[in-house]
Amino acid sequence: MNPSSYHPDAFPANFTWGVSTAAFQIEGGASADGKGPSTWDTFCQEPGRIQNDATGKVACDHYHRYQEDIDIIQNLGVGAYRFSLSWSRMFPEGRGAPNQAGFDFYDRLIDGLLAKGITPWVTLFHWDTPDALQKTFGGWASREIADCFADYATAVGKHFGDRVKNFFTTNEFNNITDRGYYLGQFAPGLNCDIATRNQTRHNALLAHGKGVQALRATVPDARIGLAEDPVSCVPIMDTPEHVEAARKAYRLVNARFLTAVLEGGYPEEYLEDEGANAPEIREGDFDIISSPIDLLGINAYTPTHIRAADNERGFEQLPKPAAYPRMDIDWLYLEPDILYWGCRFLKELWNVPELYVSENGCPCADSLNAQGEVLDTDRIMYLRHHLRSATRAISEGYPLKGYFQWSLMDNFEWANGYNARFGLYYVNYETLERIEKLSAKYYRQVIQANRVL
Ligand code: PNW
Repeated sequence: MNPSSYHPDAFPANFTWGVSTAAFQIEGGASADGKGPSTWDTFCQEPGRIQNDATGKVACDHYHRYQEDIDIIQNLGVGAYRFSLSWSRMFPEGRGAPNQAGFDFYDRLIDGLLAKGITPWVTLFHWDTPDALQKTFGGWASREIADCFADYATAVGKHFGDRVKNFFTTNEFNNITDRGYYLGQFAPGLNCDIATRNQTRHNALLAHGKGVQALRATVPDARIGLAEDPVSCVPIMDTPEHVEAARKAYRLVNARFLTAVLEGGYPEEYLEDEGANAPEIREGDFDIISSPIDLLGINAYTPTHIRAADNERGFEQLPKPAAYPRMDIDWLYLEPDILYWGCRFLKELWNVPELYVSENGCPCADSLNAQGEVLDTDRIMYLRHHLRSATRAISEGYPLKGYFQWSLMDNFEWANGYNARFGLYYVNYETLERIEKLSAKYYRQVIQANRVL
């Protein structure tokens, strides 16, 4: 950076600015043009699973309104758009015969983005498992899922690889495996035993690794990573003993997923903790799982505070005090420093080459005022302080290359249905109109100035 133009809140000139969405949360068109059902379509049919029994049948109707959405993405001034593909839109049975209309939809979307100079960042899988694979072999509980995912990744690479160069294989393993198969809060809504849960984790890692290899083989110039939401360990203060404790914690509390991918094995402590419930690991699994990646996406929302402790592992996770500030959902506590510490620990522990914040954002109790505006100063506050934490990471040399805000517009927030609004654009769910919030104006200005405002 030219020292005369140096500003402490500035981003580097080539910084990637983006917004994120996911197929099931925005598309609707749940059975349009030959799409097969996903486990989320099925899960939403079970009464009591989703707040107000909401479904993804229409969602934001992005399937039909994608052109308008491309226009608002362009209007925000972002250079990159992260979205996911619906597997069962392209392979209604999860494998076998493709559905041409599904490929056609993503062709229209991708070509439309490229025509406006917006770079597509594709997530292959954001939780909407083809229901047929769930019914045939139990979805992520079976190793078969990894081969199906590899075939799907090959098809995606072959078809879109001429135009799409940036890929995330999977999004947030925890919400696929633990929440889906053990806690039962997300599709497929099961309460399996711990051994099965651990096996779903392992199968998901394997699918990711095979997905990397499939993309590598079909798109030689691809940049490939995964999007994870590591437990965001933050030291209670920036002193050597607590920082050291938080770094140790980061490695161990993320053992089941990120550590396993980046180290090519489960830490001993994990295997010890899981004992007889540890997953079956076949020879060669970890060569696949640790296939080299070019970048890592971190989805960062909420902190876990750590202090040094005089115990075997050297750290302790602190509970949240009753009045700790949070945003408009029970689990999202405010701690902007998650971005700084995340980047720092990922570099220090595993020397990750390139980092992207693949999601960061918050739900607010947004509403339209008499003038039809949404004055979400709380979301602006959230963004401003997280962005400042990002500039701290960059200024100290951690390889943070881009930031994708979650989310472009309000959408289907999983078990919360339409009751948590994460968007820069407000969605009127009766008319499906998209209305720019104050935070969208803020984000546009930030991108233009390329610094925190
Ligand atoms: C992520 N938690 O999910 C997902 O990638 C998005 O699809 C989702 O809309 C967004 O974050 C906001 O929730 C999460 O309980 C769901 O800590 C739950 C948690 C974290 C992330």
